[in-house]
Amino acid sequence: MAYAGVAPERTTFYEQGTTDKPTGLKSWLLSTDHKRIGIMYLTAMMFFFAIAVSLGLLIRLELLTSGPTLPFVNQRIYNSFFTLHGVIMIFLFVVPGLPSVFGNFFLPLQLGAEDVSFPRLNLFSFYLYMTGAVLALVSIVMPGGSPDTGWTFYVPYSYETGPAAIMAGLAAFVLGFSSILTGLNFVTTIHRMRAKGMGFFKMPLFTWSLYATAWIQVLATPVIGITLMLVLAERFLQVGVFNPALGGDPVLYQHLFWMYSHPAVYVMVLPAMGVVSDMLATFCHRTIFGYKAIALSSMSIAVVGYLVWGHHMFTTGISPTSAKIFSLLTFFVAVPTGMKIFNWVATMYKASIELKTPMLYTLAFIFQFSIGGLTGLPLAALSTDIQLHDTYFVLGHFHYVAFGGIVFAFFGGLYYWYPKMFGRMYDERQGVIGFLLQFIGFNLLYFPMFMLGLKGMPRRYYDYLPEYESLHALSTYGSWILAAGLLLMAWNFLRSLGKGEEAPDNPWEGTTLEWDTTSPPPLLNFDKEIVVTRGPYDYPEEETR
Ligand code: HEM
Ligand SMILES: [Cu+2]
Repeated sequence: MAYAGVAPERTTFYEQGTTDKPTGLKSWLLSTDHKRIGIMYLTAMMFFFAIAVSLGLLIRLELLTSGPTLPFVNQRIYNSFFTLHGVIMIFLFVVPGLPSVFGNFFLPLQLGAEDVSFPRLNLFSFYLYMTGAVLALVSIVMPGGSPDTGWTFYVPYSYETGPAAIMAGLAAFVLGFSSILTGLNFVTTIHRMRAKGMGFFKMPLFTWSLYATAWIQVLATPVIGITLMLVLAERFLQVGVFNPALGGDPVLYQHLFWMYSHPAVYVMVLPAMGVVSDMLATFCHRTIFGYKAIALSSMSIAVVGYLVWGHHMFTTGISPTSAKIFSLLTFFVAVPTGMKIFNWVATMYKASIELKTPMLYTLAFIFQFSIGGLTGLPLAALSTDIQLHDTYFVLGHFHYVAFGGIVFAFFGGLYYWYPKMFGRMYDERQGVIGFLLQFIGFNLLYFPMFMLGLKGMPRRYYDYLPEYESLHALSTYGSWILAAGLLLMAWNFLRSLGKGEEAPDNPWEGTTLEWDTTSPPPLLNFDKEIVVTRGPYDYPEEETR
């Protein structure tokens, strides 16, 4: 079924090189094989995700009752909890997430290539990621206490508090370079390593989403790098940039911070949308509706996404004219996003959908990301945002997009590609139960946050009035159900590594190239040269069910 043939003229490379997989820890830590680098990112990220989830659960536990709940938590510690929770989740998990794990493992496979363009640079990017991660963890134990500024490190407070905020800023700076170099590697790989016959409009949508994402990684990430350098220069060289006491402007910091951090949300979500498109075509067993439109909508989201950062600053005193412009541009983003959702639903229309675990996550993504997107509209409108800014409504909104969307797509992708990555099948029944616990827990945890926000509950508060207690309690119970689902999923994945059934090459009858090689793939990915003759989701008519 795969849309590729053999080109006899290029067999020499396979005869030369050995395809035996090296073993031992060193062969992993020094491996330039994109598949191993992807798995090393996955291992590190699951560890950091576990830390950040634990912090989230602790925050929820403290918020179970009005008044102090946990004896070891006070205001200062509570502020550190949400700061570290946000920093680790954003910079160590969701920003690198899908591109570094699944992009690394599957981009060359989807292109019919042996590896990325710069394998050694790829390994270097991984070690930059690990260096940044260690710096972030070091910031927890700094004198004066761990960072407590919120994940946005707003000045001037991030000057007044201890040195930990600077260390965390340095961590973000180093992590930024890992992201830039990964983006550079992916842009070059997509331009230079596509198999014969694979024009841009024969690339899978996951690959398209990585292409749009890579351009943001390369062009937007330097802004946060420069901003953090300016913070250091001001702190240690006393040059006035952001600090009013030195003639600087704190609002300028917010402009620069969000000039990166808003496009960064598309670094997070575009690959998630890409994996959702691939999974949808596979489990609907049909060509995706509006392939070209979906591919180009990723590019247009990437472009428009640069122009909306001011919607985070409607209450900072920016001019009404600029606020109106940022508001209007933010509504524009809804157009290509809405188009994707329309095409996904159209693909499912009258399809015989195979409801395997990855497809359940795909459906949850579409449902929860839509709620996240729709609740973004009142935040983009000036009149309502003035009321809702910095309340629990914002928390609900971005957890629906970041967790309900991106992280659910990440887990769906992990279930989808697990057989290809590890050569084993996971347990389907445990997969479904784990999903249901996560889905119910997630909505119980975050939906009450919208109501809390509409009632005026501010975010980043250690305590609250008794009238908010019932909704907070509901939200906390939800976090426990969610945690149970996450634990069952972790157990399923870890146990199946050794005990899972052997995986066939193409368990889901997928049509993209990664399913056209063994599970797991050989060292050089394919034992034949690939020539592409059809679109990624094209089924010969009679094969469509
Ligand atoms: C079990 C999972 C999680 C729980 C229980 C949780 C809970 C929370 C709560 C209660 C807050 C608000 C703290 C406050 O304002 O007082 C918060 C903030 C935040 N969460 Fe989560 N969350 C979880 C997962 C995630 C995920 C997956 C992401 C990212 C993808 C995320 C990103 C953030 C960010 C960026 C903040 C803002 C931190 C700040 O104010 O600086 N969270 N979370
Ligand atoms: Cu934004």
